[in-house]
Amino acid sequence: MLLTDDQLKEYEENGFLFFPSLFSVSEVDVLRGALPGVYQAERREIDRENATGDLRCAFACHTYDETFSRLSRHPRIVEPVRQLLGGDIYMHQFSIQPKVAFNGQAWEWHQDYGAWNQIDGMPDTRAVNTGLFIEEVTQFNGPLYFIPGSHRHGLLKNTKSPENRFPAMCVDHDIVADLVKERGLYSPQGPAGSFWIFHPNLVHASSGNMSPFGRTIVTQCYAHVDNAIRTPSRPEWVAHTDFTPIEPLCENCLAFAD
Ligand SMILES: O=C(O)CCC(=O)C(=O)O
Repeated sequence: MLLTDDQLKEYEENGFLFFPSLFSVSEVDVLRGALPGVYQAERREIDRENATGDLRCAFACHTYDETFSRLSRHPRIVEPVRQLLGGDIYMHQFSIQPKVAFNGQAWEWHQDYGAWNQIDGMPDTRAVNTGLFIEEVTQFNGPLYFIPGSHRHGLLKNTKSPENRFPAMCVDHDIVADLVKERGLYSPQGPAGSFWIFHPNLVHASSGNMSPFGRTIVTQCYAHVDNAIRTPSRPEWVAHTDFTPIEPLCENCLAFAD
């Protein structure tokens, strides 16, 4: 899958692209079928909510689970990312974010590049965050909020996240208010199989999940190999140091479990 000129322009203008139902129901079923194995594993890559013990992030599953390894190399993801970043890419961060029914916690306003630059030493913004919905995302179950065009403002004044477990660099609220006044808000929502890509300077957040419905998204953050991190200090499973270029698999690579 290659992006059209209009999509490239839209990405430049808004800082994100959204593709409803990019993956089929049967492909999503294969991914969903691999979740219990990941969730039951008592691994250091599994992070839980402090208050409830619910799973918050399952990092780096692509390094030990065959299904998610295939997803990380899926051409429908890898090709457009290579196109946007202009060449070979590696995986900077992989995580499954199952924002659980009733208890899934919000994420404060932040730019991913804040942590990637200030903590990991990523030299520039040749990187993207991508998200694949494994469950339907609605207005009720903790969707993300994007501020269109906010990536054009560069890295904004930020302070460390109060919870400080995964140091997201939170953007100050007066800045968020001004940006929203300018361009409004967009919330990517849609059926399982939908997919987004966004720029690492895009200001975004997400609300808590008080609904009875789970909201699982697989986020895969890729960077150009020349933009590899220079000062790795976080655990390897949070900010990867394997900078090997990713080779895309074939289009039906998720059909292996059929
Ligand atoms: O999963 C969410 O709700 C938020 C994730 C996020 O902000 C991120 O991946 O940077």
